[in-house]
Amino acid sequence: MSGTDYRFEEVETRWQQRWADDRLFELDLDAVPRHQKFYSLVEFPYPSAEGLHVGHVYTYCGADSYGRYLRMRNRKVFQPIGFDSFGIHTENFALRVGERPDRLTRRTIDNYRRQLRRVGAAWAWDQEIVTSDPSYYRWTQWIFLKLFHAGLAVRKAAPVVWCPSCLTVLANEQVEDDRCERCGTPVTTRVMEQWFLRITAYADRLVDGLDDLDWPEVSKRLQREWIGRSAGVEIEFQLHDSDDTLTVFTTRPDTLFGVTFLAVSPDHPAARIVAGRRALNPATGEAVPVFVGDYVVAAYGTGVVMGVPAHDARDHDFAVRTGLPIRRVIESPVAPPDGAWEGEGRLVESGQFTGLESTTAREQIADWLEQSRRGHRATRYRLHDWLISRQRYWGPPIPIVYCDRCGVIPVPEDQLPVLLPEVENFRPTGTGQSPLAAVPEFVESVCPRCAGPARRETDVSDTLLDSAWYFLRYPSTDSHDRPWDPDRTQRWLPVDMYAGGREHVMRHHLYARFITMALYDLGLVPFAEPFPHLRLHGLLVYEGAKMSKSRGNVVNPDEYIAQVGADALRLYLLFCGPWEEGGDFSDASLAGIVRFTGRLWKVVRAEGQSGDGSADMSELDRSIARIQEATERFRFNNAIARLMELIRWLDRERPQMSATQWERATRTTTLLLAPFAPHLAEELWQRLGGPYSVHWQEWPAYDPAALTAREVEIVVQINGRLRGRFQGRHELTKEDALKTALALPDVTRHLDGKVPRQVFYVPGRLLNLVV
Ligand code: ANZ
Ligand code: ZN
Repeated sequence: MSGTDYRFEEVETRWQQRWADDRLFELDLDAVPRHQKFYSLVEFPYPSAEGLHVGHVYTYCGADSYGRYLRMRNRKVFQPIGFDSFGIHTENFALRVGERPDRLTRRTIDNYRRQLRRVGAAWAWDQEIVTSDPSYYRWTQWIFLKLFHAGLAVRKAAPVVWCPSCLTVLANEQVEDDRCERCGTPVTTRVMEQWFLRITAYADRLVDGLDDLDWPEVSKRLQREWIGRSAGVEIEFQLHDSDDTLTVFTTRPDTLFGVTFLAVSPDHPAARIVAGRRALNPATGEAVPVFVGDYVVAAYGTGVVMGVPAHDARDHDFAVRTGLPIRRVIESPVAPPDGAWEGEGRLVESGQFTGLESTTAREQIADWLEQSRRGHRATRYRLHDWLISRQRYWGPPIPIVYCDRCGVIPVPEDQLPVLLPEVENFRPTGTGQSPLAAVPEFVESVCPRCAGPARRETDVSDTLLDSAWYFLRYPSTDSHDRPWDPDRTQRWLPVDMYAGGREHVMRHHLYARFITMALYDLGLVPFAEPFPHLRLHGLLVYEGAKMSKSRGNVVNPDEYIAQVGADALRLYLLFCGPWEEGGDFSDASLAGIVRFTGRLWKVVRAEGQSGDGSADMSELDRSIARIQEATERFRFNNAIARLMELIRWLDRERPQMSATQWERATRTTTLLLAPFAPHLAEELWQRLGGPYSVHWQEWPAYDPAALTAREVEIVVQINGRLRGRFQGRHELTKEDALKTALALPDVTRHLDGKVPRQVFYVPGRLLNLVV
């Protein structure tokens, strides 16, 4: 804030120190009545080399301003922070710099703590968590055991996606365009024995539960699509001259009479034997050829499709390429298209079902298949079980031992944590085994059941399991004999507002919902949905271009804080666009915000008011109402725009204000500023003589009558001719304007009992009734 005497660096660090010394944002968690609690959760960072990135800061500014506003509305806001410090990200970074991940993590976390303080968010530092600390991962292992005993953690051989560069198995969600999400290497597949969490057992509840959540529509849609529930029918096709059958999954049994071939996925076990064979259509008895089709996905449905070229585009392509017949069985209401008609219509050439509407036929054919035992209704999901085994070092060891005599044995709870040994060589081996397999002291163990020799599981679990329950731990970090304290959990959970980025919708949010539902079913937590309210910020771009490391245009929050201070950066991030939609970070507009804070500093501190007291103070009421409403809707940009107007108003009206008016105006302005620019507001508040801390003051109240004070004249026309006028608020809605107009005697008289056919409204000016 050059050009003014406001020294942001000195002011901000001074208040940060004071808040930390006073533990201003730490709570006695047991003393807060449940109706007053507000659990503000933000996504916790994994401590990487670069430090906090601007996406984190963007999230935190939104959540923190919202939380600070609610604190002023008398809520007890609990906003904890911690570190998602296990996982491949951290380990890869350790490999690159050649330092042990445990040592490295300690160092990077210190840097993160410094940065998180510097942002000036109201963290509850006393409840910090570090997922790679044994006091935390002991409970991650405990949750695994609970799931294991409930049959929700299972070991199975499965074709898995393998990253040849990270030398580990990846979850499907970690693959983007057939490449490893972390390093970009094209992935391959392998068959291995792995641990899976049976998230598919919760697929229906995960879909159905979405309806009741206060989440952005887009994230509900993404989760629904990711789970990909689809209701259809499995139909058996008998192979010609054989007892074997092929089962297809279809969502369109109404097209059964149009089948001209079957296609089997190349990875399907039957793919080797079907070449040149024919299968019998259960409806017509007709033999159709069976092919291997590379468009058929092995892991979806049954891995076999019935080819209906007339009504499915991919089948159509395949049939055209292969010279297969195309048989139309559904009439298209429009002229028959060149390709496939995939819509609904009346059935033709479909035996006893001819003439039915396709939607009806779908049910009747399904009934007929079930009655004749040639098929049955089935629901399929795109979602797969969650593969959690990682053949890596930096994660919680999966708490299982293998005994030659007793088999797969879970580690007893009282032997947790299974400590991750400190080793010098943590490099992935490339053999499909974790580096832990090369540590005999770790591997060699005793069977908890028979006390004979046993081998430990050497895989560690996916870091997304660490973060799938961290919000349960925050209020209970001081519980040492259990993962969460039942009373604290009852009091503080579920989370009241979860703020974050969109990249977590398909994985983290889904996994956390699944784990919570499973714990709920086991009677371990008293609620099934962890995040009833969720807000996601939009994308920040820099000078119109997507930020990326390769472009070198990633905004480094540290640098900006050094240049303009945390308050100006916070204000700017919140101002540059609606938080949920994102915005353009531009240095020129940032300079505008810096000028604004400089002006604010000057205006609010101006002294010696002795005007005649004629200023219209209702402007304050309107500002409070607007800023409050905008903040509650996460429209921080509108709130800040209103603050800017308020400062202009203050400056303009100052000469008219009496000393009392001026005091009220400046104090109110400072309170309204507090959620967004916490340091600047604290400093101003002190100088205005307000009691410490501004963040413990009540949000100013407004007079609702003042909101309607600014009335305008609205003209009423009937068929374009002036018939009346009335005074109304500028913001009046069309419905309200119409109601008022219909009550005017002149208007009633001219309408003469007729009901307007059309109503045109120019807000705040004119209402025209057409009869
Ligand atoms: C015959 C048919 C006729 C189909 C028609 C569609 C239209 P969703 O909604 O995504 O579940 N299908 C089934 N298994 C498949 C697999 N493993 N790989 C690729 N495609 C597969 O899609 C279900 C439809 O996708 C199924 O319905 C099947 O094609 C295809 F006029 O069966 B349909
Ligand atoms: Zn044993």
